[in-house]
Amino acid sequence: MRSGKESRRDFLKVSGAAGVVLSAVPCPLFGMSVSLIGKPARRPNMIYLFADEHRYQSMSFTETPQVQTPNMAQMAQSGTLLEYAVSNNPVCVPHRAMLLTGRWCYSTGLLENNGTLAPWERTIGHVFKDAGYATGYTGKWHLGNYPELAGFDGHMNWENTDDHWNSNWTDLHGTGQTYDCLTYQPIKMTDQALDFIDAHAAGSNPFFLMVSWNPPHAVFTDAPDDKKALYPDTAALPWRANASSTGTWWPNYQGYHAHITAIDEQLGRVFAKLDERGIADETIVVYSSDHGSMMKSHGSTNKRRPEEESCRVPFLVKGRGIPQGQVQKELFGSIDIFPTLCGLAGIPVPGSAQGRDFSSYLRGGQGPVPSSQFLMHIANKGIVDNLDTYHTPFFRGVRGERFTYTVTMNGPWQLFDNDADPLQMTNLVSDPAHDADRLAMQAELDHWISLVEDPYMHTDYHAMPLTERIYRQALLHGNSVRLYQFMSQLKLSPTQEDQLKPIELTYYGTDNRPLPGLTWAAADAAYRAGVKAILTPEQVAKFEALEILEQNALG
Ligand SMILES: [Ca+2]
Repeated sequence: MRSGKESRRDFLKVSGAAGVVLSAVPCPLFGMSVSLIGKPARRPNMIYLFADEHRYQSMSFTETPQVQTPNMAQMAQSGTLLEYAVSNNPVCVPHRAMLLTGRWCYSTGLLENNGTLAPWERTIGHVFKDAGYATGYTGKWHLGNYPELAGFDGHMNWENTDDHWNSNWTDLHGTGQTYDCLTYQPIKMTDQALDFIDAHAAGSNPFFLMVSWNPPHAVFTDAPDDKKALYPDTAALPWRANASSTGTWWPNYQGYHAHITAIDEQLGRVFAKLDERGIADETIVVYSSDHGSMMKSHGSTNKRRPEEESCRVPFLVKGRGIPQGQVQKELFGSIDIFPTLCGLAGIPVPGSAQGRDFSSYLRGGQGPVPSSQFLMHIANKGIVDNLDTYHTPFFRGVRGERFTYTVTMNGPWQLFDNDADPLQMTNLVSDPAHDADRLAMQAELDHWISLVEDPYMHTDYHAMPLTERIYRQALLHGNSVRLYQFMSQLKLSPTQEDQLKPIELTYYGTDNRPLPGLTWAAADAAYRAGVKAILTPEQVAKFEALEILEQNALG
């Protein structure tokens, strides 16, 4: 499948079109195009559209030719596809926090589907706004309590988005009012996106717009009837070859793909608007998703897993300066999106960003060559005892160029040869013939765990008393997380949670400000040296009072 670096960047065969057409002259300085008289051109408009749970495999031009995604196919033909885009922590909140902040979820504290993006986080909205962009966001937020502080001038904040026919949105910076949406929600979200484009198409500044659609996330079966009619049965839409235990799941599988076609239709409306306003050549459009969906592959109906259906997502880029029909095969992750969007806009990448800028590839040049991408999942209860809250294990892993390798707290879990076995049907983890491959991938994983400062994989972490673990977690994450957010990830009774929630641990640093640059290693060294002054005496006392939890939190 992948036979060397020279072949990593291919070009789709596009009938009736030249293989490569650059619509702007690339410039080595931040990729800005340059006008003929030498003045820097205005930065491109940027539209980042993303679905929820749309896997890479379910597009017409990838691995499901039966699903109708003509606008996504057109994006691939007239733009660039990052073929190996990986959701590093394939579930909503962790991915969205990485997307918005460019930092690993250990750093933001948003490890699971709960918690709040801290109000002082500097988001991609702030970065674009400070670079002179008009900024807008519409759709699902799912990052807690402070969307109005996330750097978007216009923000239509949607709630209850899983019911695609009965949800609501709040115009945070306009009327401040909340409105019901009783029609198919992606249409209304897209209406808002088109309104934003209309309002800013002729503006004096470029615009940055994020559109967060909920489908094809569940509810699957409430997809529009006309889209479901496209897939009446398994003859029209076969199960994926590694699907099993499909049972009564068909209506969900049908609805999932019907939602994808419906989202594709909305994508087409965005392109039509750019054409209508005459700004398609001044704009870069990205389509992606927060994670994929198993849809009964390997019998699972979840995401939160390391297999390809869960972790690989669409990543299509089209517009100013983007080569046509290019397929870029380097491994790209959630953590890389933030710096890459900055790079595409010609905005210097903030030093806080922990991923890599792939924008050079998206202008037809060379770029980073990662040997793997990090994968992880921390279930709500998994932090304590590896319980299987979501029927998905608490794991770490790597998606390498050839192998996918994962470990749980019980040891090595999976080794798949994705070249020989793209459907991941044969687990080689105990095969002596692949011992060297397993060890090489373990080394790769060790590198990532060190790089991202994963405290839960730290030596003897799980042998520590609970209070010490909590203390260490707070040392590491206190810059953005309240104590009870950690508590919500432990296995606590409702009574215990009630006891904990009033405790305002606040944040370390007594002024409620983050302490940038405090790494796990530094926190660990400080702890071992007996330094507790990072916390206030009151905070330390509150930790010590938590001893009451020790006896039963592991029960
Ligand atoms: Ca999601």
